[in-house]
This record gives sequence, structure tokens and C-alpha cells, in this order.
Amino acid sequence: MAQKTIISCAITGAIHTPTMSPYLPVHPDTIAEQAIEAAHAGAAILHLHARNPKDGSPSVAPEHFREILPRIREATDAIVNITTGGSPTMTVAERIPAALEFSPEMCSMNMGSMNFALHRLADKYDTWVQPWEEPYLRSTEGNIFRNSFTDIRGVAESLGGAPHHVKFEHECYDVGHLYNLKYCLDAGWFQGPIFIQFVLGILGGIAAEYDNLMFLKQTADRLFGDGYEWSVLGAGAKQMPMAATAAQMGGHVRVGLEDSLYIAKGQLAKSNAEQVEKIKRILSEQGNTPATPDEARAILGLKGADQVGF
Ligand code: KMH
Ligand code: ZN
Repeated sequence: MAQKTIISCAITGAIHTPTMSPYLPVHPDTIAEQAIEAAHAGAAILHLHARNPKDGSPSVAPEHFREILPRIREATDAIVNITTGGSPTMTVAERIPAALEFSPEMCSMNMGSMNFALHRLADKYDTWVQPWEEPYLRSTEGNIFRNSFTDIRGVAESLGGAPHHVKFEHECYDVGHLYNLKYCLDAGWFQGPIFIQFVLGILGGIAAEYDNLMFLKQTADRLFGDGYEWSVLGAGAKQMPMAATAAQMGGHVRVGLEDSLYIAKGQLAKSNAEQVEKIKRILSEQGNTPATPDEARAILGLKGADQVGF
């Protein structure tokens, strides 16, 4: 039987800001509502960041996650994946307290230090809803998103083993990050099967081009053989085409307003669920079947929804 396709939905992230779309959820109420809708639409994994309810700025504060997580748990059986990436301007120490407190089934794990530049987005807008948005975006021109081997080992040690047994979404933004992951795996920092998220389209990482996706996949095949599951996140305009291609190649897919605010060229998505519905239609036409949360748990070897701390 062909493998099912796991749909992840990344609900809000830390790239987009309130000015860019009125539909981007930046309050705990709307983050929870949109996450629940996305799960009901077919997302098996919800990749979650929090926001400060006062001004919609990126937050990793446990108090802000606390307003979101129980609502999702009550209304869905989706797998919750808490970011350890936070925002590109935060240190690793700042980024992991919520994951430690809530012990989710999954967390993201960024597999290398890099430029993670969002400043080009600031050039598109003249007026801003919130005063923090423009300085935040412009500051990323000179910022390094730090994920050293020491940082990666620290997150692996504190979340990967007992008592948390978190499975990581290994975010690989370039081919070198796959070699970083191979080093970490050989060092025994992670348990298989590993789950790789190929991230294409961030300025500072590899561009969202099909040749690059093939190169990433071929390299991962050489390094990890059949010991890995993989998914694709195309940031920006290539979100849906990259996801469709990944599914055709036997991979999993990630959509959501964290990665693209659009549903079609020039047309803002009105919700995360709208993007989940669209990728579901594409998968159906292609002959791919979305995985349920429990099927995704089995594919990825997760600890189970009864083992989380929220
Ligand atoms: N925003 C994505 C490009 C994380 O949360 O750890 C990367 C991301 C990082 O999802
Ligand atoms: Zn994220």
C-alpha cells in the first residue's frame, strides 16, 4: 500500500507580521481557532509558534502557549509540534522553555546557523499596524540565526530523551544542514526514524527551485538511506507547487500562514484551513491520501497524545 501523506500546517510563525495580512492569526484566540480549523480540514501536525496578545509580536513565552494548547487538545487529535526556532532573533535558551513545560509530541529543530533574512519584506509596506514590525524585519539583515552544534546538542539532550521523548522536525534550509544532521545522528543525539523538513525559499538558505529539491532528496537518500521521513516547506509563492511535487515524490507536505500568506497569486489566504483544503484537493487529484494524526504518529514513531504536558 502506498504511504499516506502527512500534512503539517504551520499556523503563525515569526516571519509574517500583522500589516501583511489581516488573516494572519496573532492572538491566542485566533491562533487556537485557526489551528483547530486546520486540523479539522486535514492537517495531522500543527506546527505552533505563539504571539504576544498585546501587539502580535513573536513570542515563545510559556504563558502565551498556555492559552493555545489546551484548546487545541480539547478540540482535535492533531499532533502538536512546538517550535524551538522561535524567531530568528532569539537565542536557543530563550526558545525552549515552552517545549520543556508542555512536552509536546514534536518540536522543530533547526539544523544550522545561517542568515535568516526577512528585511526585503519591509520594503513592500509604507505604513505599519504595529511599531515593532519594521525594526524587527529590518534587523534581520544583520542577524545570524544561531543553531550551533552545541545548541543542537543542548536541545536534543533536554527534549529528545527522558522524560520528554520529543520527536524532532529537523528543519534543513540547505544541503549542508543534511550533513550537520548526519553528524548529529552518528553522534547518537537523535533516534530514528528521523523526520526532515526541507525548507526552500528563505533568504540565507537554498532557493525554492525544483533542481534544489532533487539535490536535497538525493543527498538525504545517500546519507540516511531508508531511515528517514521527509517533508517539504516552500516559503512564499512556491508553497503549493513545492508541496505538490514533494507528495508526487513520496514525501510529506507542510502548508500554513507561517510559510506563505497566499492561496493564489495576489490573493491572500483567509485562513490556514483554506491552505490545508487546497493541498488536500491537490493530493486527491494526484492520488495521494492524507494521513490521519494516528497514522502520522505510527509513521513518525511518536510517543502519543496521552504523553504530552498540556
Ligand atoms: N519559518 C520556517 C521557515 C521553526 O519554527 O523552528 C522555519 C521554522 C522554524 O518553522
Ligand atoms: Zn516555525
